[in-house]
Amino acid sequence: MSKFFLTTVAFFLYSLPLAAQSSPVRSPAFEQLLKSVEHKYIEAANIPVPRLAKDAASGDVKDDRYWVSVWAADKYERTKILETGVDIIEIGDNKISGIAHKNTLPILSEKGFVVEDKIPLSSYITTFLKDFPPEDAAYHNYDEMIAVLKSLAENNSDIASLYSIGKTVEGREIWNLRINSSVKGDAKTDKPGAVFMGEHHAREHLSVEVPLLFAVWLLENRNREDVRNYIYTLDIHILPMINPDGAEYDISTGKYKWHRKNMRKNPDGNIGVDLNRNYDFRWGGAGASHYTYSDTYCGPSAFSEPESQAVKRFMEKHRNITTLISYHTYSELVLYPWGGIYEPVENEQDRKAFIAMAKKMAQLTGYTAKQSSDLYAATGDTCDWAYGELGTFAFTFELSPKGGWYSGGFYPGPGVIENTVKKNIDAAMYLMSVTADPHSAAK
Ligand code: 0X9
Ligand code: ZN
Repeated sequence: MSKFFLTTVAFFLYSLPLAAQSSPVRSPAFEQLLKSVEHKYIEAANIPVPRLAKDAASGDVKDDRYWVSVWAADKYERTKILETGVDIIEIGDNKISGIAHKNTLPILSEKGFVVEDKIPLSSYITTFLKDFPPEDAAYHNYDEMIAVLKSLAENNSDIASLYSIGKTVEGREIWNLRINSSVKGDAKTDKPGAVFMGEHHAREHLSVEVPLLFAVWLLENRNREDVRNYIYTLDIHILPMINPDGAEYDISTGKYKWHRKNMRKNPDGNIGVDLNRNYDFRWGGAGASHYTYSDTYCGPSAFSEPESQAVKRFMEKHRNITTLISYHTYSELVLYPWGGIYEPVENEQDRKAFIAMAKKMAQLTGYTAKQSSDLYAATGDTCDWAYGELGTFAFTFELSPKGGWYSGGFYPGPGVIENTVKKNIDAAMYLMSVTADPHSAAK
């Protein structure tokens, strides 16, 4: 997206009189940004490329994975399917759809699961030229995200700072835009903290846009009474891209690769560890795969990956953090722990607070609130670890679309950005309203 967006923002900022430039109010840029998204969307409508249709030209893409549909009666069967190495993506009444490596297919049959349908993923990988395909240029790649974060930090240097919480397996920095009126960078504070992070999973590009544009919106509206109150009383952390290596890889050839994991080169040559199975909480148990070729490979050990280690270090240092959202796509859900076991959170006060917060945020977004393991049990995710180890009220959001295939699945196009961002701003603002006292949510 950068050229249009950055030119617009730069033009806007530099066309202001000097006195106004030192003023913190820059609200039009958010709307301009959304307008640019809309503009790109209209442009995109004229590009005659089928979004997820079979594309003969891309038959040369080497990918050993299949899009499969498998009969599954309930969450227990779904967990078992997950453990064969299938990455479950859509859940219907009696079956699931998801991604399975070719080695997973015989395991599914051995375990007695019926594969109703399988289509080579390579036949669904659309062909484009470079970077995000032109019709998705509104999405931010890594450099474009950094440019936005930098400009936010520079233009709001009294209350915002940008620093890296660590490097990825390929050496990219994992950036955190911190909004705090008292401290900068990695310094500690006693103010209650809220964290918004995106893109644990590479192909879930919309999960970058939500925290990134939330940061833009917050700083442009910094003088609104409620926003100002949060900025001055809370410690706000926005980390839009936890897995930049994977995100860049997914768009690197101009053909979406449907990549999920990080870019760890496993000893057997298979690429990637699923960062949302790599956290050290019931690690490697239910719903995690130990096959390196699987999309849900949990890694050789808990916190084996620099990306999850960076999040661990960051969270452990800032024990003032009480609330967290980890954005993912897709299905339109607000998920709360536990995810690794079917039992509910044991502590009654916490459980009630989790449910109350999830319901409220579901109402604000139009999403559905659920305990994570109602989908399937999966161990080693961010939120179970954050709550289980640190007591953080941590939620997984599955953003749009709701249904998958015909709405574009992981690649729903720029048309969903504006609406998704706007309703998620409401949910994020609500979360900040209870960050000082999360239990108050249930009162
Ligand atoms: O499976 C995941 O990591 C998340 N879904 S996604 O399609 N974005 O990959 C859901 C995590 C929810 N947590 C558990 N069920 N444990
Ligand atoms: Zn995800």
